[in-house]
Amino acid sequence: FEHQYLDLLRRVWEQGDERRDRTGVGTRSLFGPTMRFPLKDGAVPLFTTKRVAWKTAAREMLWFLTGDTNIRALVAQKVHIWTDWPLDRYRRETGEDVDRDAFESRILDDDDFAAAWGDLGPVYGKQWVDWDTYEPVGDGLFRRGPGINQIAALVDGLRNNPTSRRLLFTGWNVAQLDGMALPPCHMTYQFHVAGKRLSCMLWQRSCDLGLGFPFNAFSAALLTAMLAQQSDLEPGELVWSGGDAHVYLNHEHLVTELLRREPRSVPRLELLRRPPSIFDYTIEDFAVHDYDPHPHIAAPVAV
Ligand code: THF
Repeated sequence: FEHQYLDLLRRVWEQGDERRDRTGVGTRSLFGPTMRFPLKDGAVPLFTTKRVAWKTAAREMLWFLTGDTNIRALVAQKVHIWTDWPLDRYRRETGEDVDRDAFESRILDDDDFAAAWGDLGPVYGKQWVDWDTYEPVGDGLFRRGPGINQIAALVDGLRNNPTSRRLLFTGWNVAQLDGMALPPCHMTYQFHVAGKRLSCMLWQRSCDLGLGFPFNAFSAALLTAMLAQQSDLEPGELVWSGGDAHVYLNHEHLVTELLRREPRSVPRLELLRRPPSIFDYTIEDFAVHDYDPHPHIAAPVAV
């Protein structure tokens, strides 16, 4: 289970192509790895070789499902994982060397500031639940049509057409990539129903194995469990496919320490309530059992 992750980490670190990346930090990179995580009986890829802030990942997932793209709602819940991108833009565009805490306080306290500086553009949430459409009105002109809720359509498909080969959603809206603070990394999720089992395949075009992957794997498993519950199915398997799977060069201490540690038993995820729809979950609906990880290891995020 977790050994797949550790093996990939080792392989990328030892054999990956070393190159400069967009962030300037530098990575070692391999193309096209796959991992498979069985999700039966509540098993969840919540890794034990370092403590992973799974509630932070869950809050992020719930935020995606609201369609919100402003970090304010995250910061209000003490989720700081998206702050660095708006903060970086603020510093670049104003030249003001504000620190992270002060920036987050202003996002929380000042509506106009949050609107001007807290938005990430049309990232995950926007594309998942409100993909823009346009209708021709003649003379080559268009007006906005109703947004497409890909998640609602997916639940409908899981319930009413479970053998469909189109049970998927994507954040990769080509026409809107330029407006995003960051184009989606975990970009396409496809689902498959066999018997009563719901499996998920995640295609992640770019994967920060040290920092992001533990979040991305847990989130995908959580979403699969929620979707299964909403469609009277059981979680089956999470199949993860990476495009550019990389380790940042400043994560060497993280890799070394993770590979020294022995994975512990696989924790279990429980959904405590069945909310009326996929959009009605709250953080209190999730419980993780038997999570006994090694201590957290801090590592910098490349912006
Ligand atoms: N950019 C990069 N370079 N790596 C990523 O993992 C990443 N993401 C999202 C968008 N761009 C990315 C942001 N998600 C953390 C976790 C997830 C993130 C960003 C940052 C992080 O810092 N985690 C720390 C602390 C967690 C906490 O606050 O408690 C950790 O140790 O896990 C991947 O989707």
